[in-house]
Amino acid sequence: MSVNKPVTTRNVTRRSLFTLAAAAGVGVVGACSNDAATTRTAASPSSPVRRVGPTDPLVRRTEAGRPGSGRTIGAALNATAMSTRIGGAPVQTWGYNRGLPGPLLRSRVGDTLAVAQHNGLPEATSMHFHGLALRNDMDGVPALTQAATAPGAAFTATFKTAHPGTYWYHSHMELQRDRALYGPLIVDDPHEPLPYDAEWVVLLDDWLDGIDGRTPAIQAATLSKGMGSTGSGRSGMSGMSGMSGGGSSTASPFLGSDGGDVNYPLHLVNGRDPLDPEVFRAKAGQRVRIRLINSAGDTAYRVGIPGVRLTVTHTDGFPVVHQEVDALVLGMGERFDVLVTVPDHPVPLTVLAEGKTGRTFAILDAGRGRRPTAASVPTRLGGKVIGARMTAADPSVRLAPKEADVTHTLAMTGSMSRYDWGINGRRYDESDPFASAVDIRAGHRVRLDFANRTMMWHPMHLHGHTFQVGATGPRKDTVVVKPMETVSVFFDADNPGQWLTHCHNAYHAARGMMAVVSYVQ
Ligand SMILES: [Cu+2]
Repeated sequence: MSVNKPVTTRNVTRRSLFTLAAAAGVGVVGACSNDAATTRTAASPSSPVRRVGPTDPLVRRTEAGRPGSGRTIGAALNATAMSTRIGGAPVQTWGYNRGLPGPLLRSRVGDTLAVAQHNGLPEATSMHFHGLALRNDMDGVPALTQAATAPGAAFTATFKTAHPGTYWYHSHMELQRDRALYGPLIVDDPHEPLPYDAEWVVLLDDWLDGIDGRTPAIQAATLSKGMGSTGSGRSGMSGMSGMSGGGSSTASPFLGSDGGDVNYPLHLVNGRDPLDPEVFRAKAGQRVRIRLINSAGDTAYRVGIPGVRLTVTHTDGFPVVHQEVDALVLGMGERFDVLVTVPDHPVPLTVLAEGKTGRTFAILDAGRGRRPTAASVPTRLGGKVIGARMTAADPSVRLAPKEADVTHTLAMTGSMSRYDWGINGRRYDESDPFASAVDIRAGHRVRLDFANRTMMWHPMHLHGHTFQVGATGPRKDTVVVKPMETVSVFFDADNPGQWLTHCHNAYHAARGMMAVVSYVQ
């Protein structure tokens, strides 16, 4: 069932339409039906606007206009409860295909991905493909772009992959994301310009699920009481020789005075903890492309390899002017691609929780010499350290100079004491998603001012687009905004639909630091 006519009766809520659709046993995409809802907006109080919904013909036309290879790549993601081994002990969690992380999804530019999800979880779930400019009805945002997938139900997301790069996928039920419901997604460039011999995909994650009775839901409940009441969001955990957290946040030049809200007992590289680190084998002298993905819930990471320079080539999938650095910092949702030359002895890919005290590592091993151990991994990474905002877009992907047609301010609001994270003073409510929407029109150059009015940093993510940070900064889909700072980003509105923008801290997003960037006609 698809209701194509504009819904003009305001008391017909999205939720009631879902209920009707569910009762009729219809497909989940069809259930998203008031996408053409006629509403009044603050910007135009007198004239109703028509929202370009996820099933709008404009969305289908945009998808049809994307270059296609004619090739379709199928994949299956079965979301289930599963057991894995973390910190030397079995841990119960939820994941895809019983893996941590989920399987690598991979296509070439122009290919269609057909990702079949089966929901074997006891609650509804969704799949979001982070960073991709994909068709709106496959974006996986419950109650906005499609209905959530109910327990026992299935949904296949089918979409073209338009841009090469390092992306990832995850449940858009934010607390599920802080379990194992995430994995890497790479779109290859058939004309790859970078020379390299090997590739290492590295997902970084902070982990608490199933350890000492913790779950993301319990953590969220503790946080929602407000830090002032309990302070227990950062309670220490027994850990491994300084690898765990156990202390409070510390200041970071990249994040401000407060690294995060949650003290995680462990940090993982590709699902492996410091007792059992991943070993990536390569030959001395080879060039390795490392694709770093921060899939954490509440932790930024500083990453480096002592004695090895990193050549930064991409952030969030898009190329940047190359730079040699010693380490880099990436917030939740951000990615970096770097090239390294393999040294002739094993070295630790060192991962430090930025603004926190935890750390972890993996090993780049050319085969000769002693491997690093948890005890020998450095606790500091210095030298030249950058965040993505200290890069510049490669000229090939820089936005053409143009005045913005429209500017919207998205103020991040809320506090640790009330844990009332929102945008423009409002916590997102998926039963009324357009209450705080900002309206844009296809063809416009849009400027968004992410204005942080809080004392926490927030990695702000926009779905369906890769914006440019400032006039010459990198193309990105997730940008770190420090306390009380405003970051302006620009994009061309070329992907019609209803797109979420939100903080990529799982606990901030779950509490409501989200809003809709809404294409209207
Ligand atoms: Cu946040």
